[in-house]
Amino acid sequence: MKPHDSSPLSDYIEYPAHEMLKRSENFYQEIKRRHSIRSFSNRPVAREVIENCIKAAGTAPSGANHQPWHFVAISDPEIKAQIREQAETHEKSFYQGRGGDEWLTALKPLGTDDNKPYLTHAPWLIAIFSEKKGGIHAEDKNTNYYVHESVGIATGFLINALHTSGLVTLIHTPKPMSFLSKICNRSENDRAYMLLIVGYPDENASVPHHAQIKKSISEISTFL
Ligand code: IYR
Repeated sequence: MKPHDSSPLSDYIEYPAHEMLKRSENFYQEIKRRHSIRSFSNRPVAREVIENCIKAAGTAPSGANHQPWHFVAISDPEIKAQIREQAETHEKSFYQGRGGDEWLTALKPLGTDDNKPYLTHAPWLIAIFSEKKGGIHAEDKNTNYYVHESVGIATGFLINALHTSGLVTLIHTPKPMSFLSKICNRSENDRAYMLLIVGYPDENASVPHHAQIKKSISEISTFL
């Protein structure tokens, strides 16, 4: 390695092999209870919980550590209503045919349609933006690298943090999503990446059978 400023790794924790095995098993058991939920309760969730989860997302690795993301956490009912109105308008044309036969057929087992009541019902929406230009400091305007990958990883961290906190989430990607930039007052530099719906599940929440089919380890991996 070339000379560079650094400090010793002081927060690494090594676990004995049996504990490592147990922890990996426990994590799998824990994360496999995460489900995308489409029926949300309107029970409020403390802002501090959302802040902690966003802080967790902000620790994700990113290209040149530029952290090319911005999270807009929305609890304001009027802003949620604006988002719902726009999203449902776009979804209507998607489900009326714009999505195309193949895509609409693929969605049938999930039972989704153009009604998105959770956009106003759930206590929090988190609009995630990716930033074309940026840098290690918030005010930088340099090129960002591996933006899509970086924001995807941060979003994974965020979903994991919210799940671990005891909340449920749904990824929503209305197409096109540019209206989110306007509603959230983001600059031209920011591109809407996805919208996360966050809250408690409604008492009638269910998980589609289709979503419970997970590929086996042998299907998703190869060990060489
Ligand atoms: N954005 C639409 C359609 C949709 C697309 C995919 I890919 C999904 O996994 C689920 C839904 C909607 O939210 O209904």
